Amino acid sequence: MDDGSKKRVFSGVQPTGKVTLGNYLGAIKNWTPLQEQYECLFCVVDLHSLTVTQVPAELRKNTMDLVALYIACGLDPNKSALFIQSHVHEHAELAWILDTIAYVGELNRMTQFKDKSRKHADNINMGLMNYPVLMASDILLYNADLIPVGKDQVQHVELTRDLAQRFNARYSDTFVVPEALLNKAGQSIKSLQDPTAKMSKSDPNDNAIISLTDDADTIRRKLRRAVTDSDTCVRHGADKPAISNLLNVYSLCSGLSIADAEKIFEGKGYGVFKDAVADAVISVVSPIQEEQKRLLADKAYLEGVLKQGAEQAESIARKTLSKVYRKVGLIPRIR
Ligand code: ATP
Ligand code: LTN
Repeated sequence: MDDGSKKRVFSGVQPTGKVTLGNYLGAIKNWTPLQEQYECLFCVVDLHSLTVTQVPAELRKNTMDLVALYIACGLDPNKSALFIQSHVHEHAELAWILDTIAYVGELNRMTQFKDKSRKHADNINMGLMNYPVLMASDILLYNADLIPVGKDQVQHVELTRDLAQRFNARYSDTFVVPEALLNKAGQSIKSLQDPTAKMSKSDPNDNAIISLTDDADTIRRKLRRAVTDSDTCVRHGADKPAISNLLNVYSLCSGLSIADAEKIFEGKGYGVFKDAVADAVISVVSPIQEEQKRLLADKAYLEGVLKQGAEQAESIARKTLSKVYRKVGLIPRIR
């Protein structure tokens, strides 16, 4: 954390199950270098995860697993504020104020709301519809400038911009209008079973995703079973969505360019290629798993990180919320 001269970065992941290779390559991996340049806050957004049914004990476990994973992936508590969303109550409070300027029509149009309503037709709760407003609250509370997310979240950042501008126009300049920071290569890692769909934590088909908790044998087996395209050539292209996805994963995990990878696997066939993708993925995932395991065994350390992170976040959030309360006409409490 810094003195305010650097641009501020905010992002988060929901503790909803096993974090996938998509989450890692599309989001968390890209956060670590930002710590050197920006003032960063990285959050485990537990309140968001309540929008789909959770088993309380699992939510608790997933939350701590994700905190440990953040650190294992290279987020450094001495450089960034790492915290749990529900530890800073201002997130829920600002969401209420933003709710009063968000229109039902615009929330109803959100792609993720429509997708999740279809997937969870028995539980289309108000929280699911409100999800993007809580996300806007996460971002605007800290006046974050840059929001590193995958492509699927850009629409929510756009809504955040709209809400910030609407509030600023109605109540005078208050919020920074944030921008999404997209990492081109990792912006959408696809399902191993359906390369037209994104790899998603909540996919009921376990073979479609590589979880960061999968062991080496499981990773290899899932990659061997991954669907392929009609010919046998290892080439990137719009007509080859499945192999393009695997090439993308290979390139991001090995550090080689896609063009170099195409040359290496020229004439080699899918079997050899898939094994090489597995080797590359395992070489990235294994050290993260070991470090996560080590961290989870040190509960006192993790609690210390979370305490410090929440304090850093709260000191910013408190100021923003009281400014907002004042601007909309609420009377400050006398203490
Ligand atoms: P869920 O299945 O519960 O909706 P998810 O896998 O989509 O979860 P989120 O917690 O919604 O994960 O997303 C965390 C971050 O990971 C976001 O920045 C999102 O854009 C990014 N992300 C998620 N899936 C992918 C993917 N397949 N490729 C690239 N980035 C992704
Ligand atoms: N909706 C995001 C998670 C999220 C987030 C945020 C991301 C919640 N609040 C604020 C960036 C900034 C998702 O990835 N599903």
